Amino acid sequence: MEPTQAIEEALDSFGRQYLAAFAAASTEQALRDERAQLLGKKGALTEALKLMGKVPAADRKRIGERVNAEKAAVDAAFDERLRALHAEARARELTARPYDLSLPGRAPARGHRHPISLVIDDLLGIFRDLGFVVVEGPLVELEENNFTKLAFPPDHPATDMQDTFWVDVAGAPPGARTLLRTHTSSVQVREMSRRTPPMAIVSPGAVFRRDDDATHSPMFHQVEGFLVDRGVSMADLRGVLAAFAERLFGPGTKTRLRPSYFPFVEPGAEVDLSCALCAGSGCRVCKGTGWLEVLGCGMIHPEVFTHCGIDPEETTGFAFGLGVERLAMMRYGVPDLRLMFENDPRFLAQF
Ligand code: FA5
Repeated sequence: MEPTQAIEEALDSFGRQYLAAFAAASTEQALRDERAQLLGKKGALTEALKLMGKVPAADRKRIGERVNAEKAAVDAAFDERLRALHAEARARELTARPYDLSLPGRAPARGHRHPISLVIDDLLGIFRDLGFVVVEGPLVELEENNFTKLAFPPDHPATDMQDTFWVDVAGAPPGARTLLRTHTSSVQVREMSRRTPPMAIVSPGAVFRRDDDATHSPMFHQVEGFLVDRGVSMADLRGVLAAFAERLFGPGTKTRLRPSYFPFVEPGAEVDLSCALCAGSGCRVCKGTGWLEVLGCGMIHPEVFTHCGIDPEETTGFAFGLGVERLAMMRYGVPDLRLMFENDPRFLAQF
């Protein structure tokens, strides 16, 4: 058969069936499949076009125009049906119920405790096991509980405007100065003033100082501990701290006391723990020393007992105060303390 004739017959038989097929397509995919039957690689119109090269020059223009017209007609019908399908889908969306009861429920994202709270929970658990009870004190304190009764001299640098947030509190006793507590040692004064020995107490909570750098935050957390009874000695303090260190960082963790000064203890010491990360061989976290300074401690000063109405001739006791952030940084390998308080979910999600 002549190529011209073959194409014309193909176009004649082509007819308008595709209009019915397009109309019957009820989804966009079905519609596209129907169009591919005509215009796709193996489509009927494409097959006819392949013969174009063989059509004699005299017929080529006429046949070409007819093929183009057919293509345009198919495209127009396709576009029209596609628009109609989109409009139908939109209309269905708009008239549908706004929710689908058959969809599975969406579980709310669950939060978790802050890394500082996790460490505080662990610390309190250890001291509870050792027989201490947990007591909390207020964040806004009287000067006498935070400094005076702890035997800070009036001109002590810690009481300076540079170090301490002094605040005015409505309802404070006349003449009393108030501040954001600078340490949890104020709880010693509160509890020793209202209880009679023996007592073994731990007290966690936020404290505030005018500090701000990678290892010092204006708000941080301490856990205070104190044990008051007859005959309490420095050996008891050492024993409690050693038991605490081994429970927190595992058996074999060593403790080291270095003489230090705090006005409310005598003698006083700083306590280092052997670095949990390098087991004492020296690393970045312990700055190569193998030791990490974690707390201050000592035997409660007789003057403090007297201020709290306890007879220092009969009673002795020890106290310690540790910085929670430092332990948390060591445990989780956090390089900058400030990350703990920026509340970036990408940081918090890692705990
Ligand atoms: C005290 O606060 C004493 N009250 C501790 C004490 C209690 C001694 C009972 C004796 C008897 P110091 O200022 O060193 O001591 O703070 C204790 C710990 O808090 C430090 O070892 C450190 O880990 C932490 N710390 C101090 N300042 C900051 C700060 N700005 N940011 C984060 N942690 C801090």
